[in-house]
This record gives sequence, structure tokens and C-alpha cells, in this order.
Amino acid sequence: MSRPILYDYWRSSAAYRVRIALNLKSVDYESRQIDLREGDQQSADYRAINPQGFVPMLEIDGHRLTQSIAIIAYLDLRYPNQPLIPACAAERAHVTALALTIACDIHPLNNLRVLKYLKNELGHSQDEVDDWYRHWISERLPALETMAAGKAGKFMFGDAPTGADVCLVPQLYNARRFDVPLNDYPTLLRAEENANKLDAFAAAHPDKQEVPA
Ligand SMILES: N[C@@H](CCC(=O)N[C@@H](CS)C(=O)NCC(=O)O)C(=O)O
Repeated sequence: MSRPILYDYWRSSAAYRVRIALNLKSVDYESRQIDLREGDQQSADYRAINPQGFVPMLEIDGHRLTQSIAIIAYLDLRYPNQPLIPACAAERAHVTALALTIACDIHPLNNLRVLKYLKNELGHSQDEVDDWYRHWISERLPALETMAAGKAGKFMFGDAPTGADVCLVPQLYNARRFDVPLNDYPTLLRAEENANKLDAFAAAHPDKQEVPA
């Protein structure tokens, strides 16, 4: 069986999620960097294999999978070791809601193409764009903290990492890059701290990736 290929970018938080999930599942993979700053995601070659023009994309088992949450769900069924999405219906809905609060309600507003549009097409300054970035993180984290607090343990849900932590850690990495205050979120910070102690999370960190020249 051929080695899975992750179309990746060191600083992409959606790709960071998939790197964590692959590591948690102990899947050996090749990372191919698509340089988002250079616009490689828009190249004809890349769009021919991924019309969305996004990373991540995972080539695995003869499939080309896109959308980080769909990729994580695939990996969870394909590699049942270390489950990331609980089997119980109510727990599954809870963990999925935590993950989607990040992946659907925060992350898309701060995507590179959105930031570029604000700056280049709508003429906002870099300071205004940075405020936008911080705003949409700060606006959602209180709800995420409250949602998680009741059922959290060492991680966002219970005492083992789930898909919620897989989404949380990259989002908090982004928050720190933009100096978003995080002190009001003890549950999230505890989950992040425990996650980052695990090799699977540590090895997926942007600083551990190949950076395109
Ligand atoms: N919903 C997608 C989002 C993927 C996504 O937004 N990827 C970003 C990097 S984090 C990207 O490729 N952006 C390219 C661009 O904005 O041009 C997922 O979860 O995989």
C-alpha cells in the first residue's frame, strides 16, 4: 500500500488538524508543502487535483480527500485505534459541535483569502485586518469554553484527546500569533497544555514542519 500524501502548509491550521490526526492514528505519511503565501493553491496543477484550491488534501487508499473534518472522520473509521469521535450518539454530537464551533464559526472568517480580500479589495489597513482576526476569535471562545467546561477532563471532552482537541490546538496557536487574550478560558488552556504534551500534537506543530524556501 502506498504511503499517504498530505498536501500541507506548515502554517495552515486546517492542515495542522490533519497532521495531528494522522499522528494520533500512527499513520506514516509524506507531507507536500503547497505554499499558500505564493498562491500555489491556485495553480492549475493543484486545482486540477483539488478544485477547492485549499489545503489540506489527503491522498490515501486511492482517494483524494478534502475538508479537514471529513478527513478526520475518514481516518477515525479507517484506523479505529485511539478514537477521535465517540461512538455514543450524544457524545458524538457534543464533540462534533465543539470541533465545528472552531472549524465552521471561527476559522473561515480568518482564512487567508478573506484577509486578502479585506486588505486588497476593500482597502483595509493591516491593523484593521488584524483587529478583524482577533475579533472573530475573541467573539467565539467564551461560548466554546462554556460548552466544553461541563464535560471536559484533561482534554476538551474527558481524559483522552478527541477531534475537538485536534481543532482547538491549531486555533489557539493562531490566537497567540495575533495576541488574543486567553486567560478567561481555563478549560481550553488545560486541554491545550495536555494535548501539547503528546508527541502526536508536538510533532504536528508548525515549527516542526518544513517551511518552503
Ligand atoms: N474547511 C476547510 C478549510 C480549508 C482552508 O481554509 N485551508 C486554508 C489554509 S488553513 C487554505 O488553503 N487557504 C487558501 C486560501 O485562502 O487561499 C477545511 O477544514 O479543510
